[in-house]
Amino acid sequence: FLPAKDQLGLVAVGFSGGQCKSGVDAAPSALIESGLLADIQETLEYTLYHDGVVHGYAKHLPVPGTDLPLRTAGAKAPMINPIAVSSVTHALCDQVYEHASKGRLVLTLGGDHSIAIGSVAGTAKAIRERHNGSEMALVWVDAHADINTPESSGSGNIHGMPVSFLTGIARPPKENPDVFGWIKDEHRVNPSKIVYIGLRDVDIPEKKILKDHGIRAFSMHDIDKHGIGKVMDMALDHINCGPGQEGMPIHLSFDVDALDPYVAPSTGTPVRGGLTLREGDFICEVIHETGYLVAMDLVEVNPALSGDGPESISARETIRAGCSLVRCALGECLLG
Ligand code: HAR
Ligand code: MN
Ligand code: MN
Ligand code: MN
Repeated sequence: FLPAKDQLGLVAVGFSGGQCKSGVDAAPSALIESGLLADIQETLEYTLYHDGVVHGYAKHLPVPGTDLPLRTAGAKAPMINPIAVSSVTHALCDQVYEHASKGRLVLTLGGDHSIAIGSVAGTAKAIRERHNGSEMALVWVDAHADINTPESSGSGNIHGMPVSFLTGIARPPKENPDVFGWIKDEHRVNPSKIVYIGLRDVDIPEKKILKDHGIRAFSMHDIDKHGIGKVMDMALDHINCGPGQEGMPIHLSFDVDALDPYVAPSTGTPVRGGLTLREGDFICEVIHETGYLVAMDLVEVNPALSGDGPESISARETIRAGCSLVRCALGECLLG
C-alpha cells in the first residue's frame, strides 16, 4: 500500500498563472537554494529523483493573445489563464504519475495552488492503478478552501478552484477541451476522502459547496477549541488513518498561507489568525507518522511579496517555514 520509504520524486513547478501576482514562480528555486534538497538527501536519507528543471510556462505558453479569459455561463468573473493552467497541470499530472507509479513518495514544489490540479490528479491515478482502483485521501491545509467553481468564483483566479475540478464538482467546460478536458475519473478525488485544516477565509458560495457535499473541514476555530492534537486525531479518523483503522494513501497539499503571516508573510493572500509554525509542523509530523503519506505539495510561497525586497527577512522566514514543513512531512523531528 505504501511508497518506498527511501525514494523521493521531486517536481519543481515555477508557475504563477493561477493568480495575478508574479513571484510565486520563483519559489521552487528559492526553496532548493536554501538547502532543502541537501536536507532531504543527507539528513533524511532519501534517494532523490529530480530532473533538475524548474518547470513552468516555457513549453506551455499559448500563442500570445489566445489564452483569453473564459466566462462560463452564469460566472461572476471569467477564468484567468485557463489554457496555460490546464496545460501546465496536465504536464505536472504526468510527471507526478510517473514518480508515484514507481512507488516513490512525490514532492511538488509550487507555484501557486492551481498546480495541485496536476499533482493530486497524478497521484490519484497512480494509486488507483497500483491498488486495484482504491481511492486516496486528500488533506488540504490552507487558510482558503480553494473549492470555487468557475461559476462561483468572484476573482476568476484558478488557484481558488483546484478542489472543485479535482472532485468533479466543477466540470471542465465541454466546448473548450483545452481547458481541463484532460481530467478523467481516474484523476478525481472523492469528496468524502477530503479533510481541510486551517480554514479561516472561505467564500460564501464555497461554504455552501462544502455543506452540500458534506466535506469535512477543521477551521482555525476548531483548532482553537480542541487543540491541534485532537483536530489531527479527528482528521485522521475521518480518512480511516487513525489507530487501528485500515488506512489509505494520503496526498498532503500544504498552502503556506495556512501558517500565520507572522511566520509566513511572503504569500499572495495572507490571512491573519493562522497556524503557528509548530502547529504546521505538527500536522506534517502526524501525517508522516501514519506511514500513509504518498505525496505532498508545498505552494504559494512568494519570495517577491515582502515589504523589504527579495532578499528580505520576510521572504527568508517564509522559505524557512516552508522547508520546515517539508522536512517534518518527510520524517524529521521525530525521535523514532
Ligand atoms: N477564495 C478566493 C478566490 O477564489 C481566494 C483564493 C485564495 N487564494 C489562495 N488559495 N491562496 O488558497 O479567489
Ligand atoms: Mn490554497
Ligand atoms: Mn490559501
Ligand atoms: Mn494525459
